[in-house]
Amino acid sequence: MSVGCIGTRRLRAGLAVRRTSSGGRRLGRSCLGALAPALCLLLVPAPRLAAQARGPDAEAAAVREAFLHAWRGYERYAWGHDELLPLSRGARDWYPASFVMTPVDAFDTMLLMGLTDEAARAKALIIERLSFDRDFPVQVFEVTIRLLGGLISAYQMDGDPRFLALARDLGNRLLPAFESKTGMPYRYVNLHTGAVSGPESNPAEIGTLMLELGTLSKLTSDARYYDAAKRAVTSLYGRRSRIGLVGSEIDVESGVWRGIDSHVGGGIDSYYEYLLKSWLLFGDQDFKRMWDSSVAAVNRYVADEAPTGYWYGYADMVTGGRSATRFGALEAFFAAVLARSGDTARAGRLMRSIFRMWTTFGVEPEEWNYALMRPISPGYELRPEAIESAYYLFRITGDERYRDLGRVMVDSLLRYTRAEVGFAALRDVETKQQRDRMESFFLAETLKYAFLLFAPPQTLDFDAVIFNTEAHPIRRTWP
Ligand code: DMJ
Repeated sequence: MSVGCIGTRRLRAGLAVRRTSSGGRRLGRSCLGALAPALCLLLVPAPRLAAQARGPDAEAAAVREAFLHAWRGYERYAWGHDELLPLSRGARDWYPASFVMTPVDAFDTMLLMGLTDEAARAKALIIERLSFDRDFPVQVFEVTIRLLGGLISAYQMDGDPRFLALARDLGNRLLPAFESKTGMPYRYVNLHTGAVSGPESNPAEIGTLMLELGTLSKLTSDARYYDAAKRAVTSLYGRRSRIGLVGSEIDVESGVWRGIDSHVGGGIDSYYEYLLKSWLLFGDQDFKRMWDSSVAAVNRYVADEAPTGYWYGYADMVTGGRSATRFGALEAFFAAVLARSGDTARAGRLMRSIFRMWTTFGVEPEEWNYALMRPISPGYELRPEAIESAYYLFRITGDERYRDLGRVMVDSLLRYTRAEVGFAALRDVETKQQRDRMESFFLAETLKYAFLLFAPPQTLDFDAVIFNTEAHPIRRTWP
């Protein structure tokens, strides 16, 4: 498929516009300011930035250097903690004790980048300090995607059985969360006592456990994890509306919906991702059926053919009526999922809208009103989804223009978020004022997808892995 349809003369005009620019922000602004939006959209895949003149190897090296800059900040100021605070040069833990979240999340990225010394230090820290026997409640979803996912990919890539032992211990401690009347998990579980809390949950937190727990079952020959996660998804799917949509909040005890907005953003997003990927990873046809019917409903009611582009907004899960023209950084993952499902046509159209959202200010905002083309929530949390989608589209279609989009986004993101120590989220994408936060997913996902976009394809066999929602590559090593 092709990103845009445009003649060479116009293409050259597009090149000229951009070559006079010095940066991502000016790129976006000059493009949108000087040209009608529709023409601009057609031009975006065309530019070759100065960075590209250096070639993909140099680009990959630049991302690797950025990763090292982030990691060195962590090593120096946050060693043993969950996260680096880049501006205050401090550390942050999610809970009363650290789960060394950044090293666990970043470990497989280090292996892919060939950072063997850093990986060895991270591994030693994980093996020495990581313990799940903790007497406080943790968020089942976050701990699963970041820690369980990280430990599973660490085990598969490194081979050390201690990673699997840690994963199994965590899996056992998470199981009590599924003991609700509906089989859908509570949001929190105390890892020591098994006490549960948080009955008000959402599709993402209920339905994004399958790849990690399912793989744990396959690797340990213990079906309990797979069965618990599958029962949760099936129970949730069974509560979809008559038109096939899920809402934004549900009570896991009563099974009653508490929020009826349907969308593909935070709180729902990775539920869809895992329907597709659970089928691809496990070959379980039940997931294929659930994916097929769900994506059909989403494409019918949530997708929006707006004058400003092709988007996925908000719809009422009961009536299918449009409830908001809202899209954002989290929703941007959907182009990757559509592409992985084989729907590169919709994925490509959505990618163009995502790129437009990104280039309006040089970095994407957290939430965006696509009817007004204005931010609703102006921050940038160092999120990966837009770059993830460019990477998927590039790998799946082989169309260089998707790598061009990715290049523009990576280039501006590294420029505006780099701090003296590590990288910092942005408080506002218009002012580019930085915020004292560097989430572990920046090293697990954002820099991994950015690196893989430019690295030689043999760095990771894209077709042989399924990335969990935290970009931990999982391989099917079982029959
Ligand atoms: C990550 O933890 C995961 O990608 C999750 O699915 C969504 N939020 C962040 C990244 O934005």
